[in-house]
Amino acid sequence: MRALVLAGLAGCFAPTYAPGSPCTTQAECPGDLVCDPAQPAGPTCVRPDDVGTPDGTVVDSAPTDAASDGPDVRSDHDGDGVPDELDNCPHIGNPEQTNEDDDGVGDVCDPGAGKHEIAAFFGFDGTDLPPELVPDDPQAWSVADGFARATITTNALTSLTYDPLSNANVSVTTTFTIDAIAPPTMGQSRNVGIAHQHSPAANTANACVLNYDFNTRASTLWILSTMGAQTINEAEFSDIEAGTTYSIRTTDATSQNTALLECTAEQAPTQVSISGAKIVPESAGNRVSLRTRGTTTRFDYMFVVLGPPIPL
Ligand SMILES: [Ca+2]
Ligand SMILES: [Ca+2]
Ligand SMILES: [Ca+2]
Repeated sequence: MRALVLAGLAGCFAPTYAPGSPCTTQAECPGDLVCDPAQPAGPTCVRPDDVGTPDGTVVDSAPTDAASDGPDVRSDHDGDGVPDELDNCPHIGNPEQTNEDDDGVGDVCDPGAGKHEIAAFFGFDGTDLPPELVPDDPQAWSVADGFARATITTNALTSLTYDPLSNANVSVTTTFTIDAIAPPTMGQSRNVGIAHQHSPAANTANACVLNYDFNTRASTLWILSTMGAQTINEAEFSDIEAGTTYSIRTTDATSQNTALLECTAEQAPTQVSISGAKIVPESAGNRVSLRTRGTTTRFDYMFVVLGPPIPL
């Protein structure tokens, strides 16, 4: 349910004396509204039940609505006290919200120099996929317990795709846990990660994945490319050493577009965190996906940032 464009949020705080309005003194807040300096967006007229809730745990569901509708849980995915929709880095605890370059994306998850914008944060609350995320196989995807789960017990590849904007640079980060790996089929490897789907018509993609090889019984982090081919071309992968950023430049034989993908990964005992940035925009679109081949995997979130390229 959580996909908030922060740029749009700013429009909620029009200078009218209503809940949600900015204020400098109590006199500016009519009725029983309170000028609360502790609100995440700065001093704001709020109803009494919303005072002092920068912890983001229990507040009125909409501080700008006409009447109090009682306390509701506001999601704070990283537990840093700043609600997801106001957090400049909603998946990493950063209560100080530092943002040195003042570009809207907090220092701890800013992908690089230049002005960035949080396009979306999907934290997978509730039981439905966010409408902005489109599964290629709806039967394979479910939402529960704060995760989007892909259940694949065959060799199939499935993806959950977000298409934020055409011709924009985009960075994607996710964290996931693999619960089960399907038995081997024709020696195919299994992998989980994120993909920039370069040409949907040709089913080609660049991907940052954790790959499990049935031959070596080893799981490694890969940058994977299917550019110009209908199937995974393992000759084009690069091993990713955890904590290091790698890039791959490919040209789609179908569209003749060149794409550049950077991948960084961290591998904890049970969880893998992967970030990837498509840093050459092209006309084929801007689709980015969570994806898996042949695993049952829980994805913790999908975080999407738009903005300038990461310097190489
Ligand atoms: Ca938070
Ligand atoms: Ca945060
Ligand atoms: Ca920043």
